[in-house]
Amino acid sequence: MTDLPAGVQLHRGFFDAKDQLALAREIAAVIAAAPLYTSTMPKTGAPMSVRMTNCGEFGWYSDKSGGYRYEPRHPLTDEPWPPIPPALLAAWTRLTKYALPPQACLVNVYDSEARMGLHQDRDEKDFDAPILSVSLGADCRFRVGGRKRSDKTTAFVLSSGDALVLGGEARLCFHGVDKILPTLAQPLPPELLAQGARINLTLRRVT
Ligand code: MD3
Ligand code: FE
Repeated sequence: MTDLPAGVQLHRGFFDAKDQLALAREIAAVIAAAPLYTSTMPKTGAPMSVRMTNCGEFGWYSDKSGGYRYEPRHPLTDEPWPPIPPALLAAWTRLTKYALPPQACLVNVYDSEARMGLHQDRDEKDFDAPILSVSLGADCRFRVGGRKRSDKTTAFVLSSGDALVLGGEARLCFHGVDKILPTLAQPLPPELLAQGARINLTLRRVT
């Protein structure tokens, strides 16, 4: 068992293969309604390797001029984001026990070369609310550290169907995706696999 920082709960295989397929179909429909886009780094304008979209009241977006932020509409279509699939709302209630529903679900789509550097999630107003992260598709090597960038980090594998709850102490821990791992037998529908190898769904309170 990996030694995770206090406040990090890993529920391996929380979604079984059937649930994963159903959820993946819902996410394919979200992407059809709210197309994937590439955010850019605030200072440099360099594109991120992960493509993304959102569902829920707010969506996360970043560009050179406006920086990291949550927006109520899609940056390209200017439409409101589609609703969060009920299965994710149910998982939020069961796993976080938090009284209020999530306001944003960021859909991160990784191709085999994509990664996400070590960072903290600080674009939300409320750091008391937990975060729920659900992985679909290819395995990745995920890394979690402490509240300072220089703190010791530990790496572990996240697989399709795993759910990670980040609360309390862990809410402001540094984390990132080192690498997408070659993975056989992914329970994803072809319409989603065409978009990328790994999908991560991150549910958050924003305001
Ligand atoms: C651990 N996405 O979008 S969130 C992000 O796999 C992001 O795409 C990751 O980091 C991904 O910002 C998974 C999981 C997560 C979120 C917050 C954490 C893990 C965390 C806070 C502390 C420790
Ligand atoms: Fe993050």
